[in-house]
Amino acid sequence: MERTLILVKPDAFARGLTGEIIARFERKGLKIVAIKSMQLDRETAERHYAEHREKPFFGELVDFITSGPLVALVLSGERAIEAARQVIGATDPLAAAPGSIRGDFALSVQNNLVHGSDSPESAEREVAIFFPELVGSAVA
Ligand code: IDP
Repeated sequence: MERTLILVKPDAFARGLTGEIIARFERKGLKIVAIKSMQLDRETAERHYAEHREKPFFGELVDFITSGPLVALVLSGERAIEAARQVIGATDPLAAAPGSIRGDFALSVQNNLVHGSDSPESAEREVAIFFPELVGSAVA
């Protein structure tokens, strides 16, 4: 079993797509372990996206992810990280397969609706940022 950190980003929240997005993960078979809505401060956003600090879009990405409420979730399941990324689709929504969240609902590379951890290491790092109370707990 594996767990992954998902963000329903502020663009999805503002468009009223939160329920649709969460339903897709549930239908895939992933289990909701934790969920909350919150608004990120810049420091937390910069920690979350630390690997992109040197990228030209970093400032705008932090502006975007802090721009309004989002929903953070921890999902668990067999191969949860890869499964969630399949449900989400490629980073560029125009490269994302139809039937994926980004393929069906997004146009913008930045405002692409959802985040999902990309490796077991990032998943644990990101779970610790958003749900510190889960650190060290068994993945079930
Ligand atoms: P991912 O979310 O599909 O894992 P990453 O490459 O890790 O994609 O990028 C993190 C986030 O940064 C993306 O989801 C998107 O919101 C934003 N982003 C990525 N590339 C660009 C870009 O070229 N311009 C603007 N924003 C970008």
